[in-house]
Amino acid sequence: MRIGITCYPTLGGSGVVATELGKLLAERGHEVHFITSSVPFRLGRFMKNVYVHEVEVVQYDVFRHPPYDLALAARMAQVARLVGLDLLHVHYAVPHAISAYLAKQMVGPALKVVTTLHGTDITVLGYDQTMKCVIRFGIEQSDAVTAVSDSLVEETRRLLHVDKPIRRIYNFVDTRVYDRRDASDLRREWAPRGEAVLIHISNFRPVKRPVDVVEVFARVRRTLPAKLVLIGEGPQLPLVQERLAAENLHRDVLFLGRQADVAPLLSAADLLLLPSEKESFGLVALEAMACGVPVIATRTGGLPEVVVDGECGFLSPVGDVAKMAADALTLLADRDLYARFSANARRRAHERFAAERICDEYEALYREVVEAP
Ligand code: GMT
Repeated sequence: MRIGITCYPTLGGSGVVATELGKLLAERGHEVHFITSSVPFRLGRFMKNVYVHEVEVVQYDVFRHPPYDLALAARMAQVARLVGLDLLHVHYAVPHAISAYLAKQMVGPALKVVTTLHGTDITVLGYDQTMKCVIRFGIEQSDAVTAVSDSLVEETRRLLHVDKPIRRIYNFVDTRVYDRRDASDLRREWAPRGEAVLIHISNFRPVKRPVDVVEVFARVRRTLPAKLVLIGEGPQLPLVQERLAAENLHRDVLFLGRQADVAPLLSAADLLLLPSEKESFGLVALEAMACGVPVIATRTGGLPEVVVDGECGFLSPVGDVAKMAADALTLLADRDLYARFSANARRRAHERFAAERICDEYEALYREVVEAP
């Protein structure tokens, strides 16, 4: 098939999933055309069957806001005609599903549109009355719609009252990349005195509750020597730094900023902390599990579908930092229990969420859509 993929190409789970899916489809012999505002950051080296078409937004004095959505629609239509795309797979309803709808109007009904909902498009924008009807329209006009967890399927139905079938297709990890590997050098560097290593990776937006990471770490540190590794950047990072300084913990924290390749870093950690308020899936939890790192997270959104509570990690109510710290200590204090959780986490990620398996599900959906009259 000839498949167009549109996503947010910068850091973020939806862009990661879209790019990794495109790479897998290309490996399977499909022709994949990324139609994006810039080259997706996870694309990496040149790959056979992968093409990138950047969207140029025209600058003109009368435009108060450059019309990206229209430029994207025009580029989608142009690429579709040029290479004969069978379908456009857009990640994130707004504005991508709307731009794809416009492209289809320009090209004709043979161009099919698949929309994948990732979370914040529904769980945040879905509450906005003006956005609601645009999102609903984008969903209803798509030839097929997927969401990354059962929780997100339910939330979309509840918030938007759409009749359209929404198929749950989970996110995935490339187990060739995300697996336990020897990280003893890095571990020695991070924790030279054998301290426990906790890691948090996010965009430090309020929805991730990064201050709870500090609260959990502070409680763990009262009981045993530990280091905290923070990866990513975002609006609440300064607040996190302030809280760490106030607790006199900043010397035990490593700020690594944005990192494109976290797989080697995860293997050097003992636990991942993910105390989010909302999380439609929690890709980073899955990536950690694939590397054998148990997860201390909140019981929210799709996280319980990924992290089996009491097997691959522990889940707590949002904001319950005392329980999260106690759970972390339970795992860090008991070597056998830790080894069991680590093995469970890795097995679950590699068996249930393996890229090959999820790619089969997308491929089957594409065929249904393309073969439908
Ligand atoms: O988590 C974010 O803030 C980024 C956001 C995105 O658009 O990439 O992540 C969403 O999509 C990911 C990939 O499907 C999911 O793993 C995240 O759980 C989801 N984020 C939220 O629901 C808050």
